[in-house]
Amino acid sequence: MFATGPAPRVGVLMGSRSDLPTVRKALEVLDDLEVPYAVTIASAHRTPQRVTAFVADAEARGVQVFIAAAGGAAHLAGVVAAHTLKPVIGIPLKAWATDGLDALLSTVQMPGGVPVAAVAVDGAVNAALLAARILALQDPDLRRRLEEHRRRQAAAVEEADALLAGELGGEKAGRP
Ligand code: RP5
Repeated sequence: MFATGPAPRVGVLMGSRSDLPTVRKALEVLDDLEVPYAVTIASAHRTPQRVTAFVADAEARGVQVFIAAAGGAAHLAGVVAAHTLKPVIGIPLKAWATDGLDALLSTVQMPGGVPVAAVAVDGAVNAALLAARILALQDPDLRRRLEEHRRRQAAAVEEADALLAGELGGEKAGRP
């Protein structure tokens, strides 16, 4: 387990070390928004007790939202949601088969009674932004950081558009 501070606000679980490259994108967004988190590798089927222990410990330390990322027949987010009343965001991951469709269905098709908010396959960035939006309901400073994040995102599009003419015009100019 790794935590960015003594009072994490988001608890992040991934089913395997192999999930880290995608989950890292969520952690980067949380870092950028200055949202402290605790993160662990815990598998719903390989280490079920580890999952429940992490959820209990994270809640005791003040975590308000969970993010659970898993591939395959991914039941991690559902298991986390079964052990907490805090909102749970599931990230279905592409694993070794079906381009992540198996994980998408397992995460999004939770039976009634135990909700999981599923983002897109490998949608780690949106999972972190959604967690931040939930926290921002009670945190005006975080809301301001989210607004700034959105402004930077829009500015990047403007910047890309400004470069477009040069890039495509250059290609055209090179054509016979
Ligand atoms: C899931 O199975 C993990 O979340 C991972 O996405 C997938 C494959 O795990 P490894 O076999 O790479 O450990 O439990």
